Amino acid sequence: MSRRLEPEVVRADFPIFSDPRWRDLIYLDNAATTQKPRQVLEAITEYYSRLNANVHRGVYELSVEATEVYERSRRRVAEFIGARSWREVVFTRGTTESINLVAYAWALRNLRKGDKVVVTEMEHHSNVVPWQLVCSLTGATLSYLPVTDDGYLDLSSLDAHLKGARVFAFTYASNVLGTINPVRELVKAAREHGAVTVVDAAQYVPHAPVNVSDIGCDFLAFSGHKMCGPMGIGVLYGRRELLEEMEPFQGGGEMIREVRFDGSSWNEVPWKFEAGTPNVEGAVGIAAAIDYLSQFGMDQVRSHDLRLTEKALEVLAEVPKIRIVGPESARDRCGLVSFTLADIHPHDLAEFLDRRFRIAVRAGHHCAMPLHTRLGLTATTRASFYLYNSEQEVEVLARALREALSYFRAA
Ligand code: C6P
Repeated sequence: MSRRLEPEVVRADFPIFSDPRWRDLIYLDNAATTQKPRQVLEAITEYYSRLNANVHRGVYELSVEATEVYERSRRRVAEFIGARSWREVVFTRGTTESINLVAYAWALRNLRKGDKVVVTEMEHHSNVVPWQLVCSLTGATLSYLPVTDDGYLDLSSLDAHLKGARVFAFTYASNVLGTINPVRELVKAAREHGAVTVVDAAQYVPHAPVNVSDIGCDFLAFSGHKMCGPMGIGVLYGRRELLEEMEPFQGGGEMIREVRFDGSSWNEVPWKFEAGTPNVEGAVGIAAAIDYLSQFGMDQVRSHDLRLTEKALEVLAEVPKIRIVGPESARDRCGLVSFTLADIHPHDLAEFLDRRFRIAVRAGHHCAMPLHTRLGLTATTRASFYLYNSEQEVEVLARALREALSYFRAA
């Protein structure tokens, strides 16, 4: 039996909301990072208090146990995302490093002048800049699958874009539009064209069930800190055959089998990609976060997000002079809504919401400048939800936006 997701009860799991300074905080910046439940904080403290040692290095009992905990966390992640094997799970610092790992360890070595890499206009900079860098080093070209005015990928030009493509890198869900992309369809199309697929799932894995084996992608990236886990830990899922044939990303301890004066050979996957002392605390934390979310089940987490997004689209649409970007249907969105309000600068609006209403939202380009250019905007304000947010909080946001109109004399 899953635990029922009641936001008021869930909120009590998160110590930050009991802190006298933040007790009344309406935290709507979950797409940037989520708060951490007691269960995750305790797992990390427990690790440091009772099991801390370097991993994969010691033969003494404490180090062996620390190694077991680290590798158990990897198995937990593999199971959570439906990987066929724990060997397909590489621990990284986050989504950004996961995508860079693919760009440098796979693409840089495999792309030639004239090859083509395809991304989309709705990507976060983490899924644009590594490809720009690799294209400039290899002479490959970068093309952008367009976004429609209503915030979807324009699939009418998908085949034309994928023709001759070696890599197709796209987001599962946009951190600005909220759009959930038809990932299976995109992977299938890329396969037919022989392109390697890289899925940026930073905004999707924390919010809904994901099964990488069903999706059939080659790589998939996400971060622990957007799903109740700590910062500095992320995951790169990679299809085993690809990981096996790839060269390492970084060199150093642990990723080697043997180092000689005249060269080195590599450890097995996934350790080949984990140079140096790993973030064991982070691995413990992400596994604890998965345990925490799994009490509710990811279907329930998704339903809760959906309810809040429906509510937000409904009440925000009634605010005068608001322009909401992204799909009209909440079903096509992950739990976030970005908008502009009259001619109020999003930074001024976010400050007003914080000072007057204790509402934390993000304002700016959200590390998606090309998308904002496409939308004809320089910045938006974004409210993003998670399991401790309630419908009442969304109502307060709508009321606050109306007050902002009169405060800024923009009504
Ligand atoms: N987006 C946001 O406020 P890192 O920083 O490596 O954990 O995640 C990068 C990243 C990659 N892809 C998408 C779709 C993302 O949303 C993010 C992080 C945050 O929107 C911080 S800029």
